[in-house]
Amino acid sequence: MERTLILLKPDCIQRRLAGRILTRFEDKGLNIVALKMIRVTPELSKEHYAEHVEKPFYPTLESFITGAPVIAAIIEGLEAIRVVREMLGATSGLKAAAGTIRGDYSSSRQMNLVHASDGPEAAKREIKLYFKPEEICECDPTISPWLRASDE
Ligand code: FUP
Repeated sequence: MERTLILLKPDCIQRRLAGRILTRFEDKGLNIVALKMIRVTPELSKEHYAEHVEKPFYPTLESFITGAPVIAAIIEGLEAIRVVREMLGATSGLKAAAGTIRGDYSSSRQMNLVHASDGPEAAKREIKLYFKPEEICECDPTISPWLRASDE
């Protein structure tokens, strides 16, 4: 099992899409093992987007991500890091394939609704950035035997 960090970004919350998007992850059979609403501070934004801080688009990215509350969650499942990224689609909502979350709901490169960790190292780092160990709820839903075979 893998865990990945998602953020329902300010545009997602403001547009009242949070429920629909969380439902897509639930419908896929992924588990939500941690969830909270927070306001990203400029400091947290700089840590989260460390690789982008020097880029020309960073100032507008920071004002966007800190401009309204977000929902942070940890999603768990088989190959969850790749599966969730594929559910989001390409970074820009203008390029994301129809049927993906961004392809269906976003028409922007910046306001692309959801962040998800892009690999195992990022997932580890980002989970630590947003959640304390005691905020993670270990669970094995009773429906699990109907979501995948025991040897998968
Ligand atoms: P992703 O891995 O899909 O979240 O995308 P990136 O790490 O490439 O970019 C991080 C965030 O910066 C994206 F959510 C969108 C934003 N971004 C811009 O606002 N402008 C750009 O030119 C590129 C990315």
